[in-house]
Amino acid sequence: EALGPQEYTAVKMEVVEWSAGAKNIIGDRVGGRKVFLVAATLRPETMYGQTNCFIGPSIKYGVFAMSDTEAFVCTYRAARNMAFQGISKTRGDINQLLEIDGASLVGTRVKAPFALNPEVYVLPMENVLPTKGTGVVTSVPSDSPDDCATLADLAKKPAFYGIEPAWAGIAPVPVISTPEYGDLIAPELIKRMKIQSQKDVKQLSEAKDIAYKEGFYNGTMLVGEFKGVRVEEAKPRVRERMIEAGLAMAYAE
Ligand code: A2H
Repeated sequence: EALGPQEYTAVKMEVVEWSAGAKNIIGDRVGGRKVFLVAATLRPETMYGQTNCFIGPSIKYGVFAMSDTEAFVCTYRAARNMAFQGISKTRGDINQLLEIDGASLVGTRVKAPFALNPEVYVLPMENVLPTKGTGVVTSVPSDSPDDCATLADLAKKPAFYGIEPAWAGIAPVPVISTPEYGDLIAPELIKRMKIQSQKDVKQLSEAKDIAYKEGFYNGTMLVGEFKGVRVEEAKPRVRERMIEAGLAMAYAE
């Protein structure tokens, strides 16, 4: 864990269609605002490979008015941090429109900025911490072993997790190539390390470290504006592009 503040990229995933459960709770309580699930990531350069979005099913989320035209879905904790980082319209102002549990968000369809899959589904992940980031995680199974293992669990037992099989049936998208692990480092590590599920937290943590270091120091972009560029160099540039496009914000904690 980093000791200083962690610099995330907060990615705005606009709601295209609410799940039936969320629709019931939300009704007309957002006052015509565009609503975004806001995911915190440390790997903005991987956003081309998003296949879905994760929430913690037992986490409480808020829908926060950020302006007259936009509302964000995230934890109260994150909304409070944003209010002091120039993200909400008035400094320190937290305007919670309603509260919603993570389970009700499952099945909502959102836009995935910069991704080759333009829209993705919100799915449940047990390991999402309410105390980190926004409580919303964008899923990139090509480069994140956690995302890859969770998605495989969901695809194996969709009924158990209360999802439609198709929502978890999206293939990993090659985004970064490394000499040692090829074009899909997370699935490759899962295979080599014989990781069975998202419950193998110790091995997943090790896989996560390898994927992070290999990608950063030895990876080359396979897609997007910085195709052919080394990840180390592409990472801040993709982040800047997303921020310029109004699809992301700097977020620290
Ligand atoms: B990362 P750190 Cl491709 N609970 O984004 C659990 N995990 C969370 C979270 C929460 N509340 N909020 C964010 N995260 C995830 C992309 C990614 C990430 C890739 C590879 C590795 C990776 C796509 N998911 O993270 O503990 C988010 O997933 C490995 C470090 O603050 C975020 O970046 O270091 C990362 O964990 C932040 O973890």
